[in-house]
Amino acid sequence: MNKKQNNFQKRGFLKLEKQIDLHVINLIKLDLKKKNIGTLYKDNKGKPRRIENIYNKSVNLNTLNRIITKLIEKIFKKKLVIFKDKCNLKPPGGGGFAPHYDGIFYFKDKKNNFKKGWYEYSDYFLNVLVALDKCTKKNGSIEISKWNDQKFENLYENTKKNGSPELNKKVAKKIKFKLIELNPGDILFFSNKCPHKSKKNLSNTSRLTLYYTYAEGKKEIYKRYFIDKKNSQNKNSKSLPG
Ligand SMILES: O=C(O)CCC(=O)C(=O)O
Repeated sequence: MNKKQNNFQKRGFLKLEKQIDLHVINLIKLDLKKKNIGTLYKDNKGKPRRIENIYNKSVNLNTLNRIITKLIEKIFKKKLVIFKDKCNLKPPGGGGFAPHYDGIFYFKDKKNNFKKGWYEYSDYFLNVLVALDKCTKKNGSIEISKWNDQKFENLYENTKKNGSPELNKKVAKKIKFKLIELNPGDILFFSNKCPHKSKKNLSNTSRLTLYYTYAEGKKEIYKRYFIDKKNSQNKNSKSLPG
């Protein structure tokens, strides 16, 4: 195992600096300003929160997806497919994220059957956070903790069990989070089993990051997740979150 793999194995996360050319980053930021790219979601105060369904919506975004897929193969020795994609916008004053895992929740499908969150689609997920802007303490960069490398059922016990992957207060209180500051072009790879959170953006500029999730499985899981999300019986924001 090389040093990077070893680091990831111990903690479940790995920061790599200067992975994406700044020219590509700037072109992607311009693409994301175009109205026809992806679906925009707002928070409950009406502020823009995230844009979903973007990874193949421009030449530059396609290039980025190819670069990331190759990086994953090189570093993690795994062939993964894209499962979810979003750009977290975090405008000035934009809210943070409460401590959570990703994908650890139950949802109701169209027949009212309970389904095991992301684990309906795969058993292995890798998040890839690409900084498009400088991510600092002030603008609410991500804070992360060592992974709980356990199975869905055990991790579920640590959550609020409310249809979201948020950690319950007792568990969250015991966790020591590490703030990860990033420059544009840096990447944070992390397991969905790493508890993570972030604070509000207290600066006066937006903080854009791409937050993609790759998984083991067939290409069709990307589309299947979107369809299931649309058809889910829980229509509130807690259904198939993020
Ligand atoms: O962008 C952030 O501040 C954290 C994002 C996050 O935790 C999420 O999207 O699940």
